[in-house]
Amino acid sequence: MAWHDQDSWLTAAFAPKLSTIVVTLLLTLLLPILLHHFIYRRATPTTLPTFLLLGPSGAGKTALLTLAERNQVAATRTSTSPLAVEALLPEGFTPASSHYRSPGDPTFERSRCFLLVDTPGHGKLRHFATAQLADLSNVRGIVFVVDAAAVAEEAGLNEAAGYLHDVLLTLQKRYTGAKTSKGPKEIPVLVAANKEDLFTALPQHLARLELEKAISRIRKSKATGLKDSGVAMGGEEDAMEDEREWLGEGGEGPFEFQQMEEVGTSVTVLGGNVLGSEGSDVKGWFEWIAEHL
Ligand SMILES: Nc1nc2c(ncn2[C@@H]2O[C@H](COP(=O)(O)OP(=O)(O)OP(=O)(O)O)[C@@H](O)[C@H]2O)c(=O)[nH]1
Ligand SMILES: [Mg+2]
Repeated sequence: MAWHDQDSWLTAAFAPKLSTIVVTLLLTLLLPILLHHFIYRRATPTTLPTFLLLGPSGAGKTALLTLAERNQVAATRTSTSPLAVEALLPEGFTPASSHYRSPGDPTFERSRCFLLVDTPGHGKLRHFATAQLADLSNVRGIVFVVDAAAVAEEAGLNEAAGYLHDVLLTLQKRYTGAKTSKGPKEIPVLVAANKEDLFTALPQHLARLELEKAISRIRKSKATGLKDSGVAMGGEEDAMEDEREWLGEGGEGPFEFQQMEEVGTSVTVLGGNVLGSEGSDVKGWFEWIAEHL
């Protein structure tokens, strides 16, 4: 049967037959819908973007979590287990991924959803946070909450800085230990200096400085400790140099959060307060979350 025969498929395709019209109509209507679904499925991840709440005990992580979840503050007590809640970015904040979406788009609402994971800050319960840090595949950012009034004092400062040091070191190791040449996805860190409503709280730039100084001290004592043990065992220093057990390059001199950019971690310090007589001030933190959502 040649293509120009009366009952060939090509002739039928051009003939004014009902079946031809129906098939063409269905094809033109369904193809865009199917294509949309196919592309949309691939572009939209099934799991929500996650933000991890870390920080010493009493810093205000659970208070911030309840504020993000219910838009109001509630009484909290020391957490003993991790808690994940689904939160919605408040009105007025646009996720960075949705800058070109119109507010009427149903996906706009969905793009404002995120998962907030609270961890206990008590020293004996840190393994929960360590477990969260071990799998960062869905994590878009880490919010490290510190009590700005507590870091004004030696003990509080050392605790917060020690914990922050360990978190940053984990992120650095993840970056330097990556197998692919592209390196893993960058995970930004927000140091949320909470309780700025208190009279004794350090303002954000001072909190930043104090934390940097304290981390410098920790890094230095760690480096000397490593060197000492290396000498005691008669080991070579080169071997330790490779391990990169300290933050930033070299581990000499003062530590600055900016040094973390080299290992794919940007650190931002922002002040705010969840509670307070004049209401809460968490605008900067939500802006940061929106920027990374
Ligand atoms: N003044 C003031 N108090 C706050 C603020 N945020 C939290 N608090 C108080 O700080 C205390 C500790 O807050 P939590 O949210 O329970 O602390 P946490 O970080 O979850 O502590 P852990 O669960 O032990 O890790 C609570 O009594 C809060 O009321 C704030 O912005 N200002
Ligand atoms: Mg808590």
